[in-house]
Amino acid sequence: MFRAAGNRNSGDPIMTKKPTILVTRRLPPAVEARAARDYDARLNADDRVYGADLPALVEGCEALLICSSEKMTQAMIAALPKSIRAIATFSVGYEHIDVAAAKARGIVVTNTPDVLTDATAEIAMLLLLAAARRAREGLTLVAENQWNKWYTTMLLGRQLSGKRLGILGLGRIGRALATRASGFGMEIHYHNRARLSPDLEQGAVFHPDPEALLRVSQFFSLNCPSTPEMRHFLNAERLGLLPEGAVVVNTARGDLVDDQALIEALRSGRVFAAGLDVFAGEPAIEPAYRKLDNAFLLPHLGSATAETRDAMGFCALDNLDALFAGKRPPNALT
Ligand code: 8YV
Repeated sequence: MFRAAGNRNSGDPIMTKKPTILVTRRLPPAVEARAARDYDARLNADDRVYGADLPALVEGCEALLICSSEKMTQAMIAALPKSIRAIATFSVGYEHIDVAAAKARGIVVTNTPDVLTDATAEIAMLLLLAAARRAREGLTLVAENQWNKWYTTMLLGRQLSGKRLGILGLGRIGRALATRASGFGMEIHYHNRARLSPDLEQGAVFHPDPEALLRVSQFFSLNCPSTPEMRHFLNAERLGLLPEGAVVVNTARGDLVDDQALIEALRSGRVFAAGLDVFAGEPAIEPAYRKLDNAFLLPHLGSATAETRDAMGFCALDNLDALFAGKRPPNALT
């Protein structure tokens, strides 16, 4: 751990001054305990989501530890006190931060890659299975005590084994999903801006453009970051390229999908089912999804395991520790 030392030559006792940080949301107890031990940490016991009051709350701080609930726009970054040296986000995604604006102010931005890869890939598998095997309808049948007869054609779903899974974005999470889906007997196809080396591809079939990938994807998973160019990537036209009765899953970001187009495709049966963990404007989701039996919906649980949430918090603190020790944080984005 870093410690700001006093002047050793002056005969002063060694003074330690912990940097002051604002932690914007409640974090797992072990993470808050470490933050409180190593920093003069302003914690948020009520877990109130800060807004325009953030710059005032962060007065006198040297860093912020935020979540994706805090929108660090150019205006927000401009309003931060000059003392702010770093913004560490408790997330791998950083589309909620204007990284260029932070960089221009000399603020280091860090994220938490790797530690949530497995947990998010597990949720993607859960969505693939639940959507394809009609888990929502099955749950409702049992929960509402309507299951009074078994018959051979009851809730027939789509089998994963032997099917093609198209992954848009074969990065860390995409590859972890590919490994798991291969274990279920799926054939993996992908599109990235550039083809991966064979050791990373692991036999997955590369498609040089996303449309070619969509045409072969009996199952299709979004695993790419959200960028302005990718907003509404999965629109009516592209949904129309998928094979009839495809299954779509999204563990990346809601704004990659044109909700109205997907809802229409689910209504018509053109898309057999969707598994969605992320939504544009979440937690206020497009209400029509709630009425669709073939939409299996989760409240952004991708990284929600005890192990992973601890690891994300520790990763964010590791980044701040490095910065205050005068080193480049391992996950610096600026
Ligand atoms: C996080 C996520 O839990 O890390 C990300 O990018 O999407 C989530 O899994 C969430 O963003 C918390 O800040």
